[in-house]
Amino acid sequence: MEVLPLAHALGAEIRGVDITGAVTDAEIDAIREAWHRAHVIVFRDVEWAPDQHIAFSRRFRGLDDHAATPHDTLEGYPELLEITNIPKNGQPSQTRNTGRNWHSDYSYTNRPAAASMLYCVTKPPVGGDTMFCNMVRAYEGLSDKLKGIVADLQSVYDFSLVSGVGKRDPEKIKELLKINPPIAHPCVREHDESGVKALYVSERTSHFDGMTREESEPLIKFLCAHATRPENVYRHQWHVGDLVCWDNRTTMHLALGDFDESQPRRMLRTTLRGELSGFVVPPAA
Ligand SMILES: O=C(O)CCC(=O)C(=O)O
Repeated sequence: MEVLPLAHALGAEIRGVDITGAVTDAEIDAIREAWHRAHVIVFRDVEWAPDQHIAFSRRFRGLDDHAATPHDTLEGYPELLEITNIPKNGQPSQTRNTGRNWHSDYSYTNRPAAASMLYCVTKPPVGGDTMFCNMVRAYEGLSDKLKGIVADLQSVYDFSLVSGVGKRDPEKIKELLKINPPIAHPCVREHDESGVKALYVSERTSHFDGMTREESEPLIKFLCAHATRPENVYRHQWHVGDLVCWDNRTTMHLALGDFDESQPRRMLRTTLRGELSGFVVPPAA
């Protein structure tokens, strides 16, 4: 197995292992180790069916059944989210604007996603890129004073800040807001497998628990800008057959709308289930 860095801050391509075949436990361990080091790993030229995608993902961890976003799964496969701009039943796709702000998956639930594995089925001729930033480096790059301040904060995640909410079916959004009330998670989290500390704040953080939105906003903005500086980012330009796997405990990502929306883009994602976390809070003043 070869591990080739894709950027200085994060990202590595893995070659020399056929993930569509019988992957050994030793190979899974080696992939996991490379994943912990690079935070985002990429496999190229993968040709597989949904069942294989699910089975490979399960080798790392239990999978989320996406009950927090039940309308977005591939029919017959609750373990697969379908993210596409291809219209469904004559209606615009509800997932066509997914991921258009910096975020970590399922942060608005009580089981923030541990990791995600996104497979490219169809892509536009140019664009439709996804950017990733390293939240371990973001944390480590703070002054000791600010590290101490953020260590005491709880980031509140609000489903209404998920990108594209305003462009989705209002009835479904009402239901999703009920399923996913605002929830607070520690602003600095320790990774449950590797033990590293990472910042946990994003453009979906409405405020810090116990502070108003007005008080919280400058710090949220600073932390997001600090985390997403170009030198802390890897930008993935997709090819059909890419499987990109990211660790949501140590990264944020952003799906760019940098493509011709009349061209089809279709991706399938498994979500590796995270630990139980957080507490539900009332919306901020
Ligand atoms: O479509 C993409 O590139 C990423 C979508 C996304 O943000 C997500 O799956 O959370």
